[in-house]
Amino acid sequence: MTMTRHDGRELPSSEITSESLWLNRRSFIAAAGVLGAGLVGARAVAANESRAALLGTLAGGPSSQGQDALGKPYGLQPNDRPTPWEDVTGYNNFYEFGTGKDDPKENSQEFVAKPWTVKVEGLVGKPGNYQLEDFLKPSKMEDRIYRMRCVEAWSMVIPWRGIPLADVIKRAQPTAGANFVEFTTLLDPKRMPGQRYPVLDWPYNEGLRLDEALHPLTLLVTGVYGKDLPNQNGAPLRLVVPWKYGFKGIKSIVRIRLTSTMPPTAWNEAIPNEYGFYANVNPAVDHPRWSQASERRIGEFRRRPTLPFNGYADEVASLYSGMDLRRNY
Ligand SMILES: Nc1nc2c(c(=O)[nH]1)N[C@H]1C(S)=C(S)[C@@H](COP(=O)(O)O)O[C@H]1N2
Ligand SMILES: [Mo]
Repeated sequence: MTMTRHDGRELPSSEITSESLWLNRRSFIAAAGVLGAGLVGARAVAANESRAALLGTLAGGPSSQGQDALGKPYGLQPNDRPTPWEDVTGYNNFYEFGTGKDDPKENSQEFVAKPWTVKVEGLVGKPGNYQLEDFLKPSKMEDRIYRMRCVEAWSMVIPWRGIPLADVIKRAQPTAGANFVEFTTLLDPKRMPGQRYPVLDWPYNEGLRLDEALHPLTLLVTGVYGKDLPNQNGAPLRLVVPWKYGFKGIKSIVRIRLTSTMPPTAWNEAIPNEYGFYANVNPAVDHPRWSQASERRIGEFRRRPTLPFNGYADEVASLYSGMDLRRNY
C-alpha cells in the first residue's frame, strides 16, 4: 500500500505512521487504552428510504496538551482520549454516500478526490479558482486535536490536520460588505451515489459569520491522524468548527463564497425548527426530539455531560455576547 502525503509525495507503507505510533510520538495516552472500544448502535439506513424517515435519523456530532493558534494551551480535558482511527473513519455522517453510519466508508471507496479545484468568490478583492495544491501551498499545516460533538448527541476526539480558514479568507481580501462565508460541497451524483436520492437539497451547503470564519480555531482540514483525509471524512477538503455541532463541518468543499447576507444551510433548509444557522453546542437548549445535556463519547459506555460551546467557551463565547442563544440556535 502507498499513501500520498499532502505535498503530493508517495509514501511507501513503511513510512505511513500507524495510529499507535502517531499517538505515542505526541505523548498521548498509550494507544492500548484507546483501542478495543467497540461501536454501539451503528444503524444502516437504506439510501432510498423515505425522506421523512431519513431526516428522522439525523439526531446528530471535545481538550489536550496542544498549543492552539492563540498561542495558549486549549487542552483536552484530562478524560478526553483521541477516538480510535477505526471509529473516526468507520462511523460517519456523509449523506452523499448514504445515511447509515457505515455507508460513507463502504460507498466512497471509489471516489477520486484528485485533481480537485476550489473556487473562492463573492465579495472579495481577489477571487480565484485554484488547484487544491496551490490553494494550500501558502499556508502552514497545523495539527489540532478537537472534540467533535454531533447534534445526534454522540462525540469523538479527532486529531485533524489543516490550515486556518482565516488564511484563505484574508488572502481573498474581503470587501466592505462581506459579512458571511458560504461553503458548498461537490455536486456529482455519478461520483456521490447518495445524491441520487432527495435526502437533502443537494449540494450540501453551510455557512459561518465572517468573524466565526476568521476565528483561529476554525480549520480547513485536509487530514486526520497525520494522513490525507479518507473519502468518508470529506476528502480532500472539509471544514471543522469545534464549538459547533458536527453538521457545520461541511465535507468535500468546492466553493467558498463571501456574502453580505446569511447564506442558506442544508440542515436549516431541511428542518428549520430543529437546525439553526449558528448550531453552537449548547447543553441548555435541547433538540426538539432529544436532550442535548449529555452525549455518548464513541467507545465509551457512560454518557458524559455536554459542555457549553463544546468546551471552547473561553475562546469563542465573546463572539456571541449580547445574542439570545436560545433564539439563535
Ligand atoms: N457534505 C456533507 N458534509 C457533512 C455531512 C454530510 O452529510 N454531507 N454530515 C455532517 C455531520 S452531521 C457530521 S456529524 C460530520 C461528520 O464528520 P465525520 O464523519 O468526519 O466524523 O460531517 C458533517 N459534514
Ligand atoms: Mo452530525
